[in-house]
Amino acid sequence: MDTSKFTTTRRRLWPWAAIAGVVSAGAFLAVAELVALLIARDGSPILGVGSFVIDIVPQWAKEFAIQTFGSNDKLFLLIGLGVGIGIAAAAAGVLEFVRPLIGVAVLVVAGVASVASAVTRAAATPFASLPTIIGTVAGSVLLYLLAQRLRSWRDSVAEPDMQRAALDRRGFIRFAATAGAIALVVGVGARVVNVTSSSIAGIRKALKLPAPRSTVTIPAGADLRIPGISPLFTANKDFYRVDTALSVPSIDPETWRLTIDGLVDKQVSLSFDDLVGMGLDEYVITLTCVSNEVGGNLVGNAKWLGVPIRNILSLASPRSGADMVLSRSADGFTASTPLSSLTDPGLNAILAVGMNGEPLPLEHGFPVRMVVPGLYGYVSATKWLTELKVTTFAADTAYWTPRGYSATAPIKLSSRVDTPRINKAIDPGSTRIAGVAWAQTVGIAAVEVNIDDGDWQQATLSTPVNQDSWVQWYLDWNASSGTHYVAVRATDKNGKLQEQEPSPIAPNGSTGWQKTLIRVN
Ligand SMILES: Nc1nc2c(c(=O)[nH]1)N[C@H]1C(S)=C(S)[C@@H](COP(=O)(O)O)O[C@H]1N2
Ligand SMILES: [Mo]
Repeated sequence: MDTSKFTTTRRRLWPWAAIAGVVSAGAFLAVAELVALLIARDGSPILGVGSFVIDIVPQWAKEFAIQTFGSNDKLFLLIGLGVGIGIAAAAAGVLEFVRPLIGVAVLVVAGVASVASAVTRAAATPFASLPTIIGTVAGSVLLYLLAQRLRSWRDSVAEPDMQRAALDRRGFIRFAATAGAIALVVGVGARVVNVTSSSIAGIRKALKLPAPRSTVTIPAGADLRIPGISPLFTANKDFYRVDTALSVPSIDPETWRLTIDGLVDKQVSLSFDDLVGMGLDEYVITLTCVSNEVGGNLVGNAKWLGVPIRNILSLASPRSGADMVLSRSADGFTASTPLSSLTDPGLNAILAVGMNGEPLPLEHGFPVRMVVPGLYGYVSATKWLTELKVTTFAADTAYWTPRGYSATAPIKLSSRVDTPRINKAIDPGSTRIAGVAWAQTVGIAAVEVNIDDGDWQQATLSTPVNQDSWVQWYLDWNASSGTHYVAVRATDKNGKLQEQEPSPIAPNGSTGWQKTLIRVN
């Protein structure tokens, strides 16, 4: 046999080998998704590996993802993962073509790795590894068969037996195309059915929360309705979302329980009805993420319906010596909140079940989450809550603490320009510069605006709803053509001026005054 010709043929078939690898990986994932749909809904290998990646990636990568993609960070993680899997699968295909069983070995190793990441998840069910195991078998068999056909095609070209080569070629392509098409339909179909048939969305829709015993009176002038400003209440669909949950936990309020344990005289377990039966009141609280850069949008205001956490903790009687509550979610996330913040009668730390007139949306923690005024979300706002462990900062560590963030983190007072936007030039003449400012638990006393390094001018504030809610502000200005610099800063009711010195979001929140541009035609 002419070996140089053999080598050329082999190389020419590499792209086909790569396709065989990708098709096999697709079959692996598709079969796994199908099995997940049938017997272990939490067993999707893609979501399992994705969640594992979320937990192990370094802090800078996570920050980059949140800053760059915001609430779409998970979509981009999945796309990145897909591209990575595609490249690895193509390589496995070429390996398998050149050396039988080596490519299969790569697939098996990937399968074992994703089984490992699935079974070590905090919330894994006993069968969570089955979809990946069965998927690995399916993908490996397919890769073995495809590579075998490809080698047969290669041999008939090298012989050369052109008639057989044409047949082998057609046979391989037909096999690969059919397998690929089936994998695509089955995989996407199973995932879509898995997501859309989650009965929790229906249960939530049908859930009727009792009317609140008390509501918050919204004073006239609290919502200035200036075009382009953040509305007083952020609509649920526009509310920022930040969490480590790649797939939103599905929790049925019928079976949900909250355990209060740790350093308590009496361990307590509450059902959803027990909680709601304690009586619901309305609270207006502005939530803020520690990852919010000055001028950023990881902040939102809502009307929450809930029960004070101090009433729930008192059922269990925390022991002296405890100084922290470690709250835990169904997916294993934890937050450390000072016990004193949760027992303070003057602070409305709540377990929320309602948000802006609806049960909590699934992504915002259905059926029960924490909301604590004045503390960043990562140390207080646990969604999909399942446990409150009374403990100490010395004994327990929350999710973000070993990842570069402080164990305690009060929200830093801040202010933001909403309008005019930097990317939209305005017409000259009378203009309203407007935005929001927040200093939860204290309240905003003043907002000042500076244009083109002139004097600081007092903005007009909206009527505050309470000290836990943001306020709106505006300043009327006669815009002249050209580009202008605008800066904003707030002062809270303790007389504290917003910190001028910029600092990054880690370890406990950004500082600095927002400076932005206004372009006037
Ligand atoms: N279970 C769970 N709860 C969580 C988180 C999380 O990752 N998992 N993230 C926290 C963070 S960092 C913030 S800022 C808030 C955001 O709440 P939202 O998504 O409803 O706006 O939720 C908090 N609660
Ligand atoms: Mo956050």
